[in-house]
Parts: sequence; C-alpha cells; structure tokens
Amino acid sequence: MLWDLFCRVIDNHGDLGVCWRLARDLAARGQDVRLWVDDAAALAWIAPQRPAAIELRDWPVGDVEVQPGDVVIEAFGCELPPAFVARMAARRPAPRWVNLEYLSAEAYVERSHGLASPQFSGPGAGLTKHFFYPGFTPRTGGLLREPGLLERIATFDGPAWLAARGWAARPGERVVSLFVYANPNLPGLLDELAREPTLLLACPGPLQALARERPGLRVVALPYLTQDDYDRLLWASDLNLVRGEDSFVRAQWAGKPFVWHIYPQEDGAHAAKLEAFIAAAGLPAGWAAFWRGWNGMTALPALPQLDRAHALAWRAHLAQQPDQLSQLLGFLGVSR
Ligand code: TRH
Repeated sequence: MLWDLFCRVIDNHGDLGVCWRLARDLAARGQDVRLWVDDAAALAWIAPQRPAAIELRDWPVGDVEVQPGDVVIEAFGCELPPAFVARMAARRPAPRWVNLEYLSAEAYVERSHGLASPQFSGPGAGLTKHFFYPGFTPRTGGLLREPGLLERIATFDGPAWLAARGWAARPGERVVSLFVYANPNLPGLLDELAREPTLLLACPGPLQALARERPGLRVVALPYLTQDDYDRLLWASDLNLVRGEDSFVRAQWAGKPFVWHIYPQEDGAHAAKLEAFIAAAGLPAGWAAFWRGWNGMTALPALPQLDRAHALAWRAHLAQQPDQLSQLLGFLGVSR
C-alpha cells in the first residue's frame, strides 16, 4: 500500500527522527512511503543512505500536488494542507487517516488511543480521523521496535565498535553518552561522573562545548552520527543521557541505565509527563531522584551505582508487547 506520512519539524530532531524510523519500518515491511517533510536538512546525517521504497518529498507551505495514498499519517498533529484533505475526501475508497501522537506514559493516553474523530465539516467532511497514541502498555499503540532489533543488540560488540572509531574506554573506565538540552546541572553531573573513571561521549548539542575534562573524567566530542550509529552508541555505553522522544525510546531498547532529559514545556506540563513515566517504569528511587534533579525539579543528588537490573527487566517487559507498527497495521486491517 501507499502511505503518505506528513512531518513538520518543530524544533530539534525528534519529529523527523520518529517519522524517519516509522518510514523505514514501513518500507522494510513492503509498504511504499511518501515522506513529506518541511525541513529535511537533518536527514543528511540521520540517514545518508535511504531505502528506495521511501520517497522523500519536500512539503512546502501550502498544498502537495498528489492524489492521496491509501493511508495518510499526520504525525504529531501537524495539520495537513486543506486541498490535500479535500482530495482525500473525494478519493474512493477513502484513505485511512491517522493522527500519530507524541509518546507519554500519562493516563489520558490509554483513554484516547484509537478514538475516532468523524469530520462533519470542512474539506475533510465525510472522513474519519483516528488518534493513535504510542505508549508503554497493551492498551496503547506501543513503541516503535523494528523486527530483529533486540537480536542485533544481543550480538553487538560495543568495545569493538567504540575502538574502531577511536572512542575506546581505557581499562576501568565506564562509558557515558550525553545527548541533552541546555541544563544548568551539567557541572554537577560532571562532578558525579568523575567520582569513577569515566569516558563521556558528548553528542552535538548545547552542552557539548561546556563538558570540560577533569581528573577522572575524559570527554570526547562526537560528530552527528547516523540514526543507526547513534543507536549503537547507546548499546555500547554503560549509561545513556537521552532526551525528547526517540532517543528516550532507543535507550530503553538498549537495556542500559539511562537518564531522560524531558523536553521542557513552558507551562511545566513536562513534570507530570516525567512523573508518569517514573511511576509506569517503576524506576528505582535513587534513579527517580536523579532524574528529578537532572530535570531541575530538585537539587541534583548523587548518581546511583550503575547496575542493569532495572533496565533489563523493563526492556523485557516492553518487548512482550507488539511493536507500534504491527499494532498500527492491525488497527488499519492491513495485511503484514
Ligand atoms: O532532538 P530531540 O530533542 O527531539 C524532540 C522530541 O522529538 C520531542 O518529542 C519534541 O517535542 C521536541 O523535539 C520538539 O530528541 P529525540 O526525540 O531523541 O530526536 C533526536 C533524533 O536524532 C533521534 O531520532 C536520534 C537522532 N540522532 C541521530 O541520528 N544522530 C545523532 O548523532 C544524535 C545525537 C541523534
């Protein structure tokens, strides 16, 4: 089938990162995808190589001059061009119309997932839009997890991958990846990390230039990696500091301890979103405290000892649920 996937880049890279990951998963399952993006510049490093089944199309302000495909995905409520919606309403059979929402562990997600929104007026009159909510429970749309991911992680040789890039840890050093927003707690974090010999692999971002070496802490500034290599960085590290939505999910599949820097919202709504995940994941108290400190809700406490017990148990729990695209295909009644 032909899927029209619309993505508007708000800021940062997660909107495009998530849509690209979904497009790749669709293509790998034999679907054809037209990915409409208003600003695809980041794909130059996210995905230098692209599957032929994904047609990357520029989404200018205004209409896109095509007949709608079989499925239209409106990612993160990005508002489709009205003329395109009108052509959707005129198409027979009507395309399926799905609004793919942001990821959250909050309670409203289970209540809202799968709801229909019949369009009684406007260019889409007669169409029904459905809301599809990613999530962490069986009553949500689940998480993107492409086939074979966990097997690839299980057979991955992290030290070899790091060494091949000149990022090998020295004996006794732990490896920590850093992909975060601006954060006044950086000095406190670096002090905590330096308590034990640490190699900090700092991804591009506002803190990369501020991460200063000190006794016990070596810092390597990384270039932007491809999305697949960023995944491997997470798999190779002992602790991952991640942010936003996509790296947050990928850290959970990596099965290593991680700290989430949630995307800060003016109205403070991110605090409830953070607490909902802490509760849903049953985060051990020391890590919950560190997450609250790192996200500016409290002073930054000591960094807990790195152990993988919770990360491995949480990953195993999530892996029991069908992946998001399998659920979406089932929701739409599309054969695999
Ligand atoms: O860049 P982000 O902060 O994006 C955020 C989220 O999308 C959030 O939901 C949204 O509200 C906000 O933007 C506006 O973090 P995220 O979601 O992890 O997206 C980053 C993407 O970039 C992810 O797909 C991983 C990828 N990436 C690379 O491909 N290479 C790299 O070197 C790095 C550091 C990231």
